[in-house]
Amino acid sequence: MIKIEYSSAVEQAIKNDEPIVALESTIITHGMPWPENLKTAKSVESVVREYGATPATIAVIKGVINVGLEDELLSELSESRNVRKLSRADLAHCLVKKETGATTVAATMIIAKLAGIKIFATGGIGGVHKFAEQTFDISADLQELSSTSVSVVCAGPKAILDIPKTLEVLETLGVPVITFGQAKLPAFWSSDSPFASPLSLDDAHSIAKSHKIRENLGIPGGQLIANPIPKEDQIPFEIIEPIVIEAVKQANQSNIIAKEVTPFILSKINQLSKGKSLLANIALIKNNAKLASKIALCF
Ligand code: PSU
Ligand code: MN
Repeated sequence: MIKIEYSSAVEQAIKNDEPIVALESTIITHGMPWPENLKTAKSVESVVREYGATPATIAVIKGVINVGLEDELLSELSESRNVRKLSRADLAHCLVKKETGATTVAATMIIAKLAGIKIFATGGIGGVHKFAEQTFDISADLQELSSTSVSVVCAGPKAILDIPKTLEVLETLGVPVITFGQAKLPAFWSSDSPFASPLSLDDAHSIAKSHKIRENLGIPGGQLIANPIPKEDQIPFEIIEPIVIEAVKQANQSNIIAKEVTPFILSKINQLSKGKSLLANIALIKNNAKLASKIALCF
């Protein structure tokens, strides 16, 4: 058996069969600068509590899977440098080496599933990168969504990705992409995009129900829920798109590859947008934590 260390709050929630929302940790270590990362991680957890669920931030600490991080561990992780970014391929290796690692969407799904948690809130998922026809850069998050039955609330594919190609791959893999409350797919910093959402649902109850029906049908894999950033916090698609193109160009010129691509581009976009992208990122994660909690209450 794999050892899992639970926070006292998560342990209690499991015992009492209360709603739990999983949260990832790569967003803390690789997705945001310090100290905004810690502040955001804490306020996302508060949002989950406010809406009646228990937050379970997931990470590997010195070779042990942690589901729910006590405050001290969360602070330590936020300040650590050289923490590994763990996807499906890296998880067992990190446990063997007794290292500390932050879990991506893929690894967080695997651990959430192990812990019996059905719903997970994040900011952005990995997807098919621009120029993937040359680089083959397709995130393992997509494959995970097709095999691990956890519903993931995100703010839609980021404009750093090739959005149509990401949708095509998700369709091939049989992953339902369900936009919450509108017909157009949101694109992370932007509440709207030029792309139609494959599916949409208007309430948390239906999203939980559809998750359960898929389980009963014996369909493996999760649902990707795209939750539009609130209009007052968004950066319109036409404004963020040129900034993204510049950031992607700089990543190519600097020969950034593999795991480094997403963190590099995110921090470049933050610089180029003079911090505006980070503010939007914080707002959208909180908004996703709210929807995920509402869904968790329907299970
Ligand atoms: N998108 C963000 N912030 C993030 C990530 C994506 O806006 O922090 C992280 C997530 O953990 C996601 C991972 O699972 O990046 C995807 O990385 P890659 O593209 O290397 O698979
Ligand atoms: Mn990649």
